[in-house]
Amino acid sequence: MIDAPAIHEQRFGLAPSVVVHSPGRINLIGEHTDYCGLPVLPMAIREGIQIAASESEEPGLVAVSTMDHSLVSSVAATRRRGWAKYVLAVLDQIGPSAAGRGARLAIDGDLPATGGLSSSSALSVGCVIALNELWGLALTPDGIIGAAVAAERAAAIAGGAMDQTVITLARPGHALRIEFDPASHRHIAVPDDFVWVAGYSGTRAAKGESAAAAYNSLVLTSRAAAAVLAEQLGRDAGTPPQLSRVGDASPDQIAALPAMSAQQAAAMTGGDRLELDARGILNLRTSAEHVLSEAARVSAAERALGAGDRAAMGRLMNASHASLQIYGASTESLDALVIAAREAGAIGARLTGAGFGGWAIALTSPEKADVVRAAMDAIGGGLAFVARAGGGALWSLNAE
Ligand code: NG1
Repeated sequence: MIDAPAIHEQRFGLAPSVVVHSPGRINLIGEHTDYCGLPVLPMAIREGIQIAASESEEPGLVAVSTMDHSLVSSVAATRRRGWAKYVLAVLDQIGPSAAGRGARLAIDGDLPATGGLSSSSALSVGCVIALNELWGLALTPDGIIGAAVAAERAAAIAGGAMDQTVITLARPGHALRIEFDPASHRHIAVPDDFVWVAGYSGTRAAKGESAAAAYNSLVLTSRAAAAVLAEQLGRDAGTPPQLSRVGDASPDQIAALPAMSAQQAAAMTGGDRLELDARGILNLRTSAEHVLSEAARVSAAERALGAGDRAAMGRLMNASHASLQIYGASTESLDALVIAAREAGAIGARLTGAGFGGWAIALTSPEKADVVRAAMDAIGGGLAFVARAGGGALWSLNAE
């Protein structure tokens, strides 16, 4: 049972004054599009992270998590690894506007931290909300999202803002279509007979660690593709360059995109050191083909949800996974998981989140959900679950 308040009381000897629930998410479709300024369609789930917090007289943060039960302190220069890296990155972001303030955090949860369900963003958003309340920082929802995004970019990868946005703004029973260029969002009702099963591939995707280089290479490649197309179209692709600015490029222009080294790509995009992560030759054509086709699938998926058309949604998910295989985000174990789900009767299945291991989702009828879940479990070792559309982060204050 999740009980961060009890952990807070045990470790720190007093009851918390704020308790935050920050959910995970599955992404229904729109993968590797957010950092290109293009839309996504994620759904918050009920599983998440709970943070119990209190203000402390001592400046800085002391935090404990049921992930490993170690105590992390921002004052005694503790290790920046695993969950602690995100907590300390949040303090780096918002600490300067709360000089001299201190807090104790106890962290618990039921969200697997194996990659793809947004455990890092649930933690980052939850910490921002807890500190915002404790220290009276009056951050707006946009301010909360912005602080969490900046913290995660400093701690891990050059990611987009999909996860922090849906975790902050989701509504129960709905997915969230998010646009980034310019920013906007709308809540999309998820029909009751669309059942989503989430299954684990058996391989962790450590984007704070080993998978960071693979992810950042894809970001750099998309920026270089945007820069080349923008030059041909005679326009500005933005800083950094984004494929959202060149979505009207012709199929011939996209097919003619070159391959180049990470150094060339970085020189062309005004690189923010991403090239240090990138290896080998970057294929600009496969990048633009995936990203621009995936953006079109997001709009089609929104229509399929609105029409209650499960078959159309399933086809879009399958097309998304096939495109992600070419893009370089899938793995053998994710492919096996997706195939097992389809063979068990799923209408569609795809990896969710960044890929490189982690989790996949399948869409099924209510009747087939158990069989699909069992098939996914047989690969991922018993962790599969039916994901239901939950609301965004919530918090409560304990009056003393
Ligand atoms: P996951 O796999 O949940 O870390 C990452 C990025 C998203 C998005 C997806 C791919 C972060 C925090 N998350 O998600 O912004 O780019 O990959 O669609 O950077």
